[in-house]
Amino acid sequence: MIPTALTVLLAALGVTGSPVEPRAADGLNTRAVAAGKQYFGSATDNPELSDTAYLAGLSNTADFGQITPGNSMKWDTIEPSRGTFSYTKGDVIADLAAKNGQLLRCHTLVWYNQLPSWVTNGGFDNSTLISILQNHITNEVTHYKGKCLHWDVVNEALNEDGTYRTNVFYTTIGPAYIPIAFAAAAAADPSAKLYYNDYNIEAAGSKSTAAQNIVKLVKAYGAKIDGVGMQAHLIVGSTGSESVSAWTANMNAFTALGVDVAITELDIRTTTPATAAAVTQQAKDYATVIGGCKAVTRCVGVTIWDYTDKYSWIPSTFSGQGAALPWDENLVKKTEVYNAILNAWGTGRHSTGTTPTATATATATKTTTTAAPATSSAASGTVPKWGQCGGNGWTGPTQCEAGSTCTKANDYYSQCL
Ligand code: 9MR
Repeated sequence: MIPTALTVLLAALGVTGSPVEPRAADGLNTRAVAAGKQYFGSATDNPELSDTAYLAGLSNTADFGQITPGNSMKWDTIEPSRGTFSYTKGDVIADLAAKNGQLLRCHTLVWYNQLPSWVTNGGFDNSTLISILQNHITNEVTHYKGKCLHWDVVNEALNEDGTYRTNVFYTTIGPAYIPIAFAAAAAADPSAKLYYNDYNIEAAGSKSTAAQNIVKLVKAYGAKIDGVGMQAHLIVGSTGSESVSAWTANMNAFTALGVDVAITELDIRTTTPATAAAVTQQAKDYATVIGGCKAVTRCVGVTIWDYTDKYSWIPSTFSGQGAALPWDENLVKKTEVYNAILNAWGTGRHSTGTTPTATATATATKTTTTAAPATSSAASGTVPKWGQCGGNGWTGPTQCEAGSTCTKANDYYSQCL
């Protein structure tokens, strides 16, 4: 390549690569953080990690600032027989997050599914099952103490009509199993944020109202609940709430109860193979969800339920459906969907503090901006609330803006909280 005046200038500044390439630090996560969120993240699972191309994409912190184990912290993996705890698989995901400097959402402690039969069919009485529940939670939360930004303490406790789902905990203990679980988790790791997590609570309706009642129930028992996870397993063209305002109104009904919200398992499926029209609609749907989270201050972040169709759970559950994620089955980024997410977050401010102005300008020519840059405190060397402020290898600013403190999450990541 013949050097141009600009490439010579960039080389002199220590910047290599094409000036029209988006800078390495620009991605789904950096845009989310710039919009004031804690992360944009992805679920993952142990078998996928041997796929080196997949692993490289997952480990790109510009796109993913948080990872969630899709299976390896569930009861059947952790305590497959009574009193025998196996953390090997969960540790792999926790160690990967630490190595990459990513946050970790821990999923999930109490769920009717992926629950070993020794629990489901054990015929335990009330007090025995309570002690089994507490022991499981205490052991697992203690094992991961200090590593989990969030814990999904109770998952999918509701039917579609808002009644409690019949499961062994409900039939043996009653609804009190929910606050009992939250109390045990809080005692084992007081600093983890504790979430109730469910699907089809993204739109107002009986199930959303029932989830709000779970927040009230936990609080009424005097236990701690910090947030509600809206899974958001959605369908192209019918996202449940068709507008950003519908999303925000429903989220605000939760935050009014004094809890955070998070989108925890986002994917938007369609009939496969996806048509061009479906992909265009899907891009709009992703933008709607991101726009809803962006607009609600206490929506702390968005997690997609893995980032590539190659490892999506959908085709095996919904025959003929899939193509739900921003990367396809060959790990190729779907530009229309990816850019819709980027632009829905807006450009905001970037807190990495390491990118020369020249590449930032190049980025702006590559993507459409939809939001005015926020007044940047990063420019003056301070990090906005929720931004990264330290960790091994961190070369950006370490001073947090007024009202927030640089808090160590792990050796690789400190955050202004
Ligand atoms: O992604 C998970 C998939 O690999 C498992 O086979 C499945 C089994 O139940 O669970 C999937 O994750 C679920 C999550 O834990 C809770 N919400 C629904 C998700 C999709 O089923």
